[in-house]
Amino acid sequence: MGSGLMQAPLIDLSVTTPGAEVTTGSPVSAMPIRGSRHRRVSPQARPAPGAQSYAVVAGSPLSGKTALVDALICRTAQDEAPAGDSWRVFRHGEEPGAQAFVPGHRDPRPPAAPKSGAQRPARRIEITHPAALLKRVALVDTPGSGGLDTANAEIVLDAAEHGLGLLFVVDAGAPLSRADLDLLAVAAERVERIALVLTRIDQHDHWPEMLAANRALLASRGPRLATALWFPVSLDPAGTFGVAELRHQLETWSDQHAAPTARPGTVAAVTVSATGDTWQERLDQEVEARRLAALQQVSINLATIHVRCVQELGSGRGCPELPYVLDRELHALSVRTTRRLHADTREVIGAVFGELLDEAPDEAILRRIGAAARRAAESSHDGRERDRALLVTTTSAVAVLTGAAAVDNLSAVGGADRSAGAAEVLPPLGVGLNASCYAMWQPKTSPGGPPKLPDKKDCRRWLQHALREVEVEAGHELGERYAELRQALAVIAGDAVDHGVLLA
Ligand SMILES: Nc1nc2c(ncn2[C@@H]2O[C@H](COP(=O)(O)OP(=O)(O)O)[C@@H](O)[C@H]2O)c(=O)[nH]1
Ligand SMILES: [Mg+2]
Repeated sequence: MGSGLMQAPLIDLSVTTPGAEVTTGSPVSAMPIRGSRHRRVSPQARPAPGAQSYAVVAGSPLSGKTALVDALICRTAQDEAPAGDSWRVFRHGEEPGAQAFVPGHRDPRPPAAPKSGAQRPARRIEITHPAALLKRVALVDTPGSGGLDTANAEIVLDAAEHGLGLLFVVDAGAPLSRADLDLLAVAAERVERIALVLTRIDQHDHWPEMLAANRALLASRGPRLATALWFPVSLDPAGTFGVAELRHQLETWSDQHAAPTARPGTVAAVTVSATGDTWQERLDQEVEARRLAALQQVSINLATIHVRCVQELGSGRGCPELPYVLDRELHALSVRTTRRLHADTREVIGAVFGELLDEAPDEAILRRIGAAARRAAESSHDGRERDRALLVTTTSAVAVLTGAAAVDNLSAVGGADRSAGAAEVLPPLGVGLNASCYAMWQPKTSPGGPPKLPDKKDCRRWLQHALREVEVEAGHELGERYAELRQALAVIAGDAVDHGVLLA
């Protein structure tokens, strides 16, 4: 990567960086540096149903994410505790306030005052603030802990994909790291809008060269990143520069999101000439194959999580850190498995109804079937609570907490997932650690002696057992969901065949 920096062409200051003189003492006009207006995602394809009006602010630790959010909404340094492992979601509200959403609870609570000893961190803290920008775009500040490790990167990408876009924050003091580039390369495939924010231009005279070097590094990862927008900013608490341009960019994102999409005309009758019940066999096969593949994927993921956690026990901060690492991993597993459930649902609907209907179903028809399937699933769950959060306990058993709010407390972004979920047939899978797991692996104070560290062997045994329990319970949850899907689609397909027309 270092050689990439050396070979990067120097930026043409006269053309692209009107703020370049800053470094020699002139006033900054930190204009966004625009690439082409090239967009990969076609306008018809977006916004995705359930896409939320929030932007995710991500980047390496200490790159300036939190300072950026504060500057965007003109929020002065707050006296609240550092967010640590919690996501922070800034929404508009006339009255400033904050609520913490903690796995293992149903109701939000006031953010805990910092206490000594390990505590279950809130999954997210929702902060209300009167800034006008937040009326149009909520801002999501990502946690400091874990940096851009695999689990965090996955959660960041998932959140950005389902929101308006990603603001990726880069410190002008160092070139983009491999972890940054890897994340951005995936984001270029999945996230509709990406803007790069170069911070600390007040501290680094060479920021234009660093910007050029970073652009060259990005160019090596494909055309979309090569032409991404860059916003050089200074977030010096004594006076910020460049933030207004970024604010404007976020408003543009919000306008694009709000732009009306072409509405389908009248709903035409969708006819079915298929008879008999061969479709049932097809439905069973499609669902069963995906259920087995999903179970296998969860088992493989859990094996990988096991390896990562054991490595962390050996090389990192040992037992006291394990709950934090494991919780992040289980969060990422939940996100990945949930998206898979939704993708499988779409594929099964496409396969079964593609065969059944006289014409291949278009996007609007698939959505109608999805909405009907959701209604069918909701009305036929036999009193069993559909929304269920899985919580690993100190005995390494897995407890179940029911209710949509309990599952929402496991989500990084909250409301977003709720309403994205509203468009989905099946409820999300949520797995996390209970509060007591955090205290369990901390050093124990012993009277008169130094604090005693827990035995790593015990810790490993607990981990292994907990992951096995998660595998069983997650498998059970998946089994229920795929069965629910099969049953709901059978009702709709059966009706369609009986009546010769899609009733959904
Ligand atoms: N002077 C200056 N300080 C900055 C800038 N960006 C961030 N900082 C400071 O760098 C520190 C770390 O920033 P923070 O936003 O907490 O980083 P995070 O870990 O990415 O959230 C804070 O003390 C910020 O005030 C900048 O552009 N200029
Ligand atoms: Mg921060």
